[in-house]
Amino acid sequence: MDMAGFYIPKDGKLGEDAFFVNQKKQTLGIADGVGGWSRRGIDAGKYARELMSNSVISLCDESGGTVNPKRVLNKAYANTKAKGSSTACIITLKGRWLYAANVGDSGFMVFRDKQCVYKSPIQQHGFNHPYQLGNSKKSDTPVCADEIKVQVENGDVIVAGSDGLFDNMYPHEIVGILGLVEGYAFPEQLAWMIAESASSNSHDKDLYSPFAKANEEAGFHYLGGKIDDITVVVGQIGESMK
Ligand SMILES: [Mn+2]
Repeated sequence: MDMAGFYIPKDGKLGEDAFFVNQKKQTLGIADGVGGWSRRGIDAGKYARELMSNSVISLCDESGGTVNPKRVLNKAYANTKAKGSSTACIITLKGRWLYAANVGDSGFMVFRDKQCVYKSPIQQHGFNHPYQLGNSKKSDTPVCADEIKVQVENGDVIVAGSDGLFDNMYPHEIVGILGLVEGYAFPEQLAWMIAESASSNSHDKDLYSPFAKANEEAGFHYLGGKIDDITVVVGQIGESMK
């Protein structure tokens, strides 16, 4: 799997999302620090960034091909001391299977033959209130993580992201972007194109976005995209290495 990520913070600074890709361990991770902390003067982006850098450190203990995403997340969580809280999604490829540990509303989709064939479920306590890891008593812990196993095929494209992606782009819009590229596209290019498109949607005040749809389903009225940090990581499944 060839991987690359692209990040568009909403404030033009660091924002509150963080991600990593580790080509050697065939693993990627996404975290979305929860914005509500800023009212208390806490930058939740710090928590998200520390959680992701600790995940990269935890990965060193895993031998290639036997990465256990939940174990990685557990160790990273135990070592993360910053104040704040964050969603987290760690995904690894072993042979023809993706394994993921997911807490909250970041996640991933799998595209095959111009169709979305899989979308990871989100975990939330209530509308717009995702599960989140953190050091406060109210936080969730990695025990809550959804453990996901999905079979993939050669040529599949994995699109992982924070809610800033999924709240602004429907799967068919991502399919549209994947279809713009003839033949092989670099994952850097796809991640950039998808993130730019999500960012443009996020500023469209008249858009019936996935976020607007979710509001409607929860009994609220909202129209437009959702301005948020946008992280996109693309993984292209190639020939099996084993
Ligand atoms: Mn977000």
